[in-house]
Formats: sequence, C-alpha cells, structure tokens
Amino acid sequence: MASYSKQALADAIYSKLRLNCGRELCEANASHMFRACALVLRDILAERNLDTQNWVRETMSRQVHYMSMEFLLGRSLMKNAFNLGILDALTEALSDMGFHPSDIFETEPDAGLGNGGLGRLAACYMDSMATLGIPATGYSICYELGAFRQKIVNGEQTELPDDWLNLGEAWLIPKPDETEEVRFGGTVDQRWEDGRLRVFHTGYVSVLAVPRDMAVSGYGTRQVNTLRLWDAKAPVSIDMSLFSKGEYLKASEQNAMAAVIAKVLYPADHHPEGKALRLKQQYFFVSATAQSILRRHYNEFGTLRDFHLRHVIQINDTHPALAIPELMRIFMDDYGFGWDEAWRIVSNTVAYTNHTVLPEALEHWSQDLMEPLLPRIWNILCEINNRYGAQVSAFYPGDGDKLRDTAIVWNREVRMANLCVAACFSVNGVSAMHSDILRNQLFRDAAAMAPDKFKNVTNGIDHRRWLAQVNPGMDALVRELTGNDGYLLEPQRLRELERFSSDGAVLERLEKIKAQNKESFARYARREWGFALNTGAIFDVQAKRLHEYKRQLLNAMHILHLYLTLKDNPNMDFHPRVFLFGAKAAPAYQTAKEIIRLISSLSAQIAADPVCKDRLQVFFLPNYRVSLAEALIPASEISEQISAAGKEASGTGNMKFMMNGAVTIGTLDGANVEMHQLLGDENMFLFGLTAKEAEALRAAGYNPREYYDRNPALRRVLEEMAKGFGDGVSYAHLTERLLTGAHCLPDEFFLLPDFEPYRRAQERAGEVYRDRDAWNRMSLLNIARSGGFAADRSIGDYAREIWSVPYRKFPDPNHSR
Ligand code: GL9
Repeated sequence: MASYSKQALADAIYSKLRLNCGRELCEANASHMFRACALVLRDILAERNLDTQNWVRETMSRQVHYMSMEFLLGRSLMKNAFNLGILDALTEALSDMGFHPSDIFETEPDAGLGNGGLGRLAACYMDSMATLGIPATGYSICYELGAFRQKIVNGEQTELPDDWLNLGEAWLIPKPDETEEVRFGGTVDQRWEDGRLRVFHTGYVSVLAVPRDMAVSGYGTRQVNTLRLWDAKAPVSIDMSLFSKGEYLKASEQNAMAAVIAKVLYPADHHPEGKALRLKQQYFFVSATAQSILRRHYNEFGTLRDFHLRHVIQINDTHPALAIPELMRIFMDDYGFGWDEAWRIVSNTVAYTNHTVLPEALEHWSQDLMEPLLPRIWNILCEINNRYGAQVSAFYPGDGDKLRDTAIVWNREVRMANLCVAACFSVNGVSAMHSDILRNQLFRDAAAMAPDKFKNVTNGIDHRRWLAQVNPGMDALVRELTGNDGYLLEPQRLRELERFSSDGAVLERLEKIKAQNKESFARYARREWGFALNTGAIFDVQAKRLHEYKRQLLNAMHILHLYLTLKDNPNMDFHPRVFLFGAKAAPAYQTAKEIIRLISSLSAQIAADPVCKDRLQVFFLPNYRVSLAEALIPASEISEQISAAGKEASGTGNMKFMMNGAVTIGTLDGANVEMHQLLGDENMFLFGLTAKEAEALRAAGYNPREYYDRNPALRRVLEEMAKGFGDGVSYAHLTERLLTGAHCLPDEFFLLPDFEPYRRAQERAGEVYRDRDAWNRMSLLNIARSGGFAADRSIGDYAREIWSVPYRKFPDPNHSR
C-alpha cells in the first residue's frame, strides 16, 4: 500500500476479511473485523520491519537485545495505528464499513504476557526504542496463557485462564526456519580431541524453540523493531530414530516437555518459584535467544570475535541470567573459544537491571534441580564461581564473610543476582533511591570491587500511550497550550504547561476534562460490573499488584476509620470519596487474597449503610490489567503510592497517575522520591517513615503494640477488623499478623506507625480538594513536571550510559496524526 488513506485501508480490510477470515462484510462480527484490521497493519509493519533490518545491516549499528520473561503489552491495534499516523483514517474506514470503531478496538484481548510493573516496563521500552531509532529486539516466551483473569466470587479472588492467542495471534509471524534446539538433561563428558578439550553432551531431551515474531512500531518513524516470542515444539511429532532404537519413553518425554514449557506465565510476582518448570522456561528462552543472536552474527560476519562491539544484551531482572553461562557454553563448545576470550566477550555484552530488593524475591536455584537438568550450565556456573571467588579473596584477603555473601554458588544453591553482578558490565537500579540501596547495601561488597559498574536509570512510561492515547481530552489541551503536538516526541515540553498554573480559565478546563473522564469511567464501571459510582466524589485510586509491602491494607484500614468516624458523626463535614482498588494477588499468596476479601467485605458493608449514601463508596475493580488501567487512570484524582519506604524499587503506576493529573498521596519510596523533588511538599501529600527511620525503628526493637495502645482510633479499626463485618467473615488473622506476627515479623511493613501520618495526609488532601483552584493547580503542575518520567528519557539514559548505541531516526515522511 503506497498511502494509507481511509479508502485504501477499507479496501485492504475488506480483502483480509474475505481472504483470511472467509467472511463477507455483511457477516463480519467485531472479532472478524479486529482480525482483518490487525492483518492489514501487520502487513504494513512487516514491510517496514524488513527495511529496518536492511538498514541495521548496512549501517552496522550496535544492536540492543532486551531479554525479559515478561512483556505486558496490552492491546496493539490502536497503538500501532497511532504510531503509524493512521488512527484517524482507520477509525473513519471502520465507521464507513458500518462499525463502531471503539467496539473493534475493545474486542482485542490484552496480551497479558506479564504480571505487573516489570513486564509493562519492557513493553513501554520497546515502544521508545523504536521511536528513538535504536535497533532493538525483545525476546520472551510465547505463553499460550497469559496472566490469569481474575474473577471475584463472593468477595474472593478466583483465577480463570487467559487464552489471548485466539485473537492475539493475528499479530504474530511464525519463522519456523529460524527454529533453535534447546537441550535438557543428559550427561556431559570432556575429552581431548584434535588437540583440544571437547565437550560431549549425550542422552539429552530436545525441545524446539520456534520464533513467533511481533512487529513493534515506533511513533512517527519508519523504524519497526521485533519482539521475538519463542514457542515450544517437540522435535518431530514421532521421533523415528528414537522409536527404532526402542526409546519410546524419551520420545514421549520430549513431547511432554514441549507441551508444558510455553503453556503458562508464572503468576507469582516478587517471589521466585523454585520450580523445575520455571527453570525450564528460563533456560528454554535464554538458550534459544543466545543461539539465535550468535548464529545471525556468525552468518553475517563469519566470526564472533567482535561480537560485543555489535551487540548488547540487557537482562530484565535475573530471570534471563542463564544467558551468561549459556553464552559461555556456545562460545566455547560450539565455536571453539577458550575461557578467557569467551569471558571477555560475554561479560562485555551482558548488562543487568535489578527490579527488587525484597530478599524473598531474589532468585536462587538448588543444585539438585540445576545439575541434572542443565549439566553443562552447572559446570560453567561452578567455574565462574571459582574464578570470581578468587577475585573476591584477592580484594578482601581472609574475609570469609565477604566470600560467602558474594558467592554465586553457596550451600548447593545458585544465586542469580550475584551471578549477574559478577558477570555483567553494568548493573542498574530503577530509581535513584533503589540504585543507592543496590550500591550501598544489597551489593555493597561487590560494588566496592567495581564501583563504575553500578548505575541508575530511573524508570519511565510510554507517555504516548499513557497520556496522548488514553486521555484524548488532556492531549488536546496540551497540544493547544503548547502550540502543537511536539510533546509527543519531546516529553519535556510538558513543562510549558507551567505558564498556565495561575490561569483560571485553563484550570477550569483541566477540571472539566477530569470530570468528563470520571463520567466516562463511571459508564465503563456500570457496563462492566453494574457499579454506580458517585462522580461528584473524589476518585481515590490504588491500582497495582496486591502485596503486603504495597500496603493496600493500610488504605483499607483508613477507609474503615473514615466509616467509623462517619457513623459516630453523621453530620461530619467532608468531601465525598470513592475509593477504587484494582489488584491481582498471586494465586498462592493467602494473605494477599485475604486483603482482597477484606476490601470486598468493607465495600459491601459501606454500600449497605445509609449513613454512607452519597458520601463514601469502596469498589474492588476485578481483573486489573493494561486495558482497565487505560480507562481508570485518566479518571483518577488521588493516586495512592503508599508502599513501606525502601521496598518499592521504583513504581511506574505512580508516573502514569501523575501524568494524568492525579495528585499523589505517598511515601518517600522508589521514584516517589524523584517526583517529590520535582513537585515539592506543596504538590504532593507525603507522609510516613523514611527508609532510614524504618530501619532505625526495626533496629531499636519495633513493637507494634505501642502504637496500638497509644492510638484509640487505630485500636478501634483493628478491633473491628478482627470482629468482621456484616458478612460474618473475621479478619483476625490480618490483625494478628500486625500485632503479634503469625509466623512472621509482626507488622513487617510498618502499617501501625504510619497509620496516623497517613490519616492526616488523607485529611489534608480532602481539605485542599475543596479549594478547586488550588487542587487544579496541583494537578496541572503534576502533568507539567511529569515529562522526565517518559520512557523516551529512560531509554535515552540506557543508550548513552550503558549501551553506547547511537540513536538515529528513520523518519516517516508520510506520518500524519
Ligand atoms: C518491579 C518493582 O517492584 C517496581 O517497583 C518497578 O517499578 C518495576 C519495574 O522496574 O519492577 N519488580 C518486580 O519484580 N515487579 C515490579 O513491578 N513485579 C512485577 O512486575 C509483578
């Protein structure tokens, strides 16, 4: 297609409908239409993807390979149309064909190949890399089932499978000719042959990794990068050679392994699943990726000697860390390199981003699992461990503690974070505060040995999706006030909004846009769940994974307090509130599930009490996911970012709310710290212990009872929770965890000391909200100062500080918004 006029698009869609869906236009439903549209855009992208690859080959640019177990993409149709500059043409074409464009866009299932922030970050970064002109490929697993669908039944979370591929498949292009073989189990022997030590791996089970590529567009550029999702297949449906040798069992083992490897995304976040299947998934995707990158390079250059000059591999948390020994294996066993040269190349190629400091979330694998499953990888890990241990001993002579703390293999366990710190040329945290914690606490000893390795890249979000696309009203206002749409490629230009911070007319328009977004979300909530939201109330939102450290329970405790106060004093003067929660709990995380149930109980109790009518509402929004976030965030007024200080590495939801003009109630944690530096106390409601204070309190022997005894309001909240509500369910287990600690530290995340400060911050927010002008100004300044949290800025930082890749734009002359 030469140009993408509405007529050209309509013709192309019509033809896909007939040829690929086997439907006439008059029989087509929304799913058929979605598929036809996706196929049309896929063609456009596929062509540009080839052009991009040619261009990368010609310019011999250094390329980025972004490896992540998770890419939480959400929907792509509107995004790709927007990036290509054909959203208006597509919308008109669909209308002309007799459809409501929004029906078609909303038919697309979310590609939920991730759990939360870490996976969504990877998706935002793919967009920015393409937009900025960085040649980059993402790699992950083509999970048949993405993040589970959450259904709330009688107040409790239940999990349903998410078969996104049904329709989502339309975006994928299989490349069976680029299949790689991944080997598990068996035995390795080393023998001298032809003057060198060779490694023989026998008796293994094979799984084939078949690429299913997804094109990733950038905004206003011809550049189209690739997201390579590996699917698992058994070698041949019936391996005749095995059958003829009588090895039936091995043949069926291969089939069984292939059938489960790419089946489902692990739903646990911040928790390493020490399960064999998870390790198989990791090695499967890492091995396929490493082989594929090396093969292509070798085919092009005939040598791997300068590999690190042309490639950088960024690993998203430790999940892909086996890339390190796997690359070593391929360099040595397949291409004949010696250890030292292989190590020099590999350690100059791989860079590591850490995403959490929670000790229980740092991955480790037992030797019992690793050694039999990946015998050669185990050998290599032991060798890396020995050599690194020697370096540590040389740096800290006679210091056994340091040797233990930095060890990669210790007590029959492989510690993945230590492996990454030892082997990678760069280690970065995801906010200034988090990177400081890595350098000065978590990896202190290793950091002293290689201080220059440690860096910070504060997270960022795709502002084109999370502002321009999801909040068209605000986008129009920004374009009008800044004179054009330049902020789409220069997010810092949002700063220009500051000029209007005392312009009453602008502030009123801002308020009106927010009010419209609230109305529109209220319609969504009524349609989806039958909820009747009070749009005159403040929309106060906490939406993120459910975890104790994120302290949804503190939020719920404050709501309960408000409710009790309102009952005591029905004429209390306060602005009506709607509290909204969205959160999935890991299916095996019982306490998190209890907190969901508590919120549901509270919601029902409050809904049934006439004293709350038109004043207080609580809703748990089921199945929080990218597309729900897109509807919710533009309608939010208060953003709850209330994690226990020192625990949230960065947060990215905080940035999305800020950019849409919600005002944050938050702790000094993760990127909130940087938000606060930009906003000051005047434009954010800060409360609670700092990380240092929390640590000091713990060291001094923290006793939650003291807060309980001292604060009658807090005591009453906990007593009511233990008693339970109208539905007869008691939450005594939760209050016990806070007061005495049932098999855990009591109140590990300091809810009790932060209760009163949080209550006061909430009160302040409620008061300021009544001064509409003051509130709208805060809201405007939040938007104006959010440009630094755009993913384009983060990717610029990675490109300069870590990857050393130039970015060169590949502009699209026909692009029009
Ligand atoms: C996380 C951190 O907890 C977040 O604070 C951070 O913003 C993101 C992205 O850097 O990474 N680490 C992590 O394991 N998750 C994060 O969100 N968990 C999930 O993605 C479920």
